Amino acid sequence: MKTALITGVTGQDGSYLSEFLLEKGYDVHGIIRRSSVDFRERIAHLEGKPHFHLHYADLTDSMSIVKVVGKVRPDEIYNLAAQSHVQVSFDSPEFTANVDATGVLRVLEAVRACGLEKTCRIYQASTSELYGKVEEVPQNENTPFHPYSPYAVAKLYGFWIVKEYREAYDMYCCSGILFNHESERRGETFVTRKITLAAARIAQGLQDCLYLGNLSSLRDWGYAKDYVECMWLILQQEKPEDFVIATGVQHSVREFAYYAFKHAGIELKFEGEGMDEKGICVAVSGNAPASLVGKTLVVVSADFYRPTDVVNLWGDPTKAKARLKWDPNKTSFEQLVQLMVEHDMAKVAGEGAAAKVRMNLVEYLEKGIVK
Ligand code: NAP
Ligand code: F7E
Repeated sequence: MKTALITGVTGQDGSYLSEFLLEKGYDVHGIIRRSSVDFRERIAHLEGKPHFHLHYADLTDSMSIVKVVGKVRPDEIYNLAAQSHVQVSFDSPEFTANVDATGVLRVLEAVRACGLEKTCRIYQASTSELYGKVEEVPQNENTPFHPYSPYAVAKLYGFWIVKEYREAYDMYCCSGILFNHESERRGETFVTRKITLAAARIAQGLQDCLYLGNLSSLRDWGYAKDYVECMWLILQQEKPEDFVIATGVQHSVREFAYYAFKHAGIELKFEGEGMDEKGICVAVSGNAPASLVGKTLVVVSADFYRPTDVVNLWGDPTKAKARLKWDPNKTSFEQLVQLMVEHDMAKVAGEGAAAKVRMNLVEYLEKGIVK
């Protein structure tokens, strides 16, 4: 039985990767951070399984990393932990650098300190954000990097230090340069999930309007569940190498919003330009309220613009297709939008029903019907 250690196990990718590796028969260890609120929703269904173990450690704390690596002695490490929100990296640049740049170095050094440099393979969660202010479209493994946020600059250090340790110490460590990948487990402040949740709430009369930033930004969006397989495949190659993982298909934020609202029963028409652009409801279907027709449901807000924004990401997965024998189009853009909206429609309906029960209870308590 192989042993894997996952940093960032509570995140979107960490949760899918844990499921994937457990299914492959791995003993899976994850690191978690102490927090005043226990938010482990994505991995709650795995806790208590015999081959799933959690350890307290933090990527900003070398000792904790050395201790957990020494205790687990993994065959494979998947370093997914990061402050992963690009906009937040402008507000917390130093913390982002500490986790996303120096944190990678701490993992590599922990492996060396524990004498595992010849046996332990390391996957580093790198990102299409390295291409930033893009110098070529689409982007492949040879496209020059031009990072365009504190997050991307920190991740660039992570990418180069992994390459350095591979060459200097002959370690099996490599980076997956993953383009955006989304899912029903995506953090709620990333644009896709923010849109699918808002579309579901608006369609169920629980929200009036969605505020977004740059609607023209272009992304290559894939399904996270498909992408974690690549992380594993990258570590199963004979020689350590870096790979671009993407679908090869590009869409704008505006298009994502259009299709998400459509799946929720709301037809949008976008009018105006830049900060004055609006998404107006022109028709409804299914259970969406007819009263939405004619209303402005999407508004552009300066609050969601970034000091520098990456606007043209489009990956070329040719190498991954050929070498990893991976199918980048397993889940299409349309399927991805649909599965996220369906999930959020059900989630919002559940929350709505629970809120109604609470309201009724309050009303009954006030009226003295229930004591
Ligand atoms: P995510 O949902 O934001 O998860 C990030 C994980 O990192 C969480 O488990 C978080 O733990 C953990 N973490 C943050 N700071 C930490 C610290 N100081 N010590 C230990 N753990 C820490 O991110 P994701 O979408 O799954 O992405 C996984 C990785 O891939 C990240 O490195 C991200 O930068 C990279 N990436 C993501 C994408 C994408 O489109 N999703 C694309 C390219 C690269 P808490 O739960 O305690 O906060
Ligand atoms: O933004 C624009 C925004 O925050 C996508 C991370 O997983 O993928 C992710 O980073 C685009 C940007 O993801 C809103 O300006 C418009 O151009 O969903 P996002 P991201 O910045 O691409 C990469 C590959 C990673 O590595 C990261 O870890 O959408 N946008 N309006 C908006 N973005 C947000 N968040 N919110 C808005 O209201």
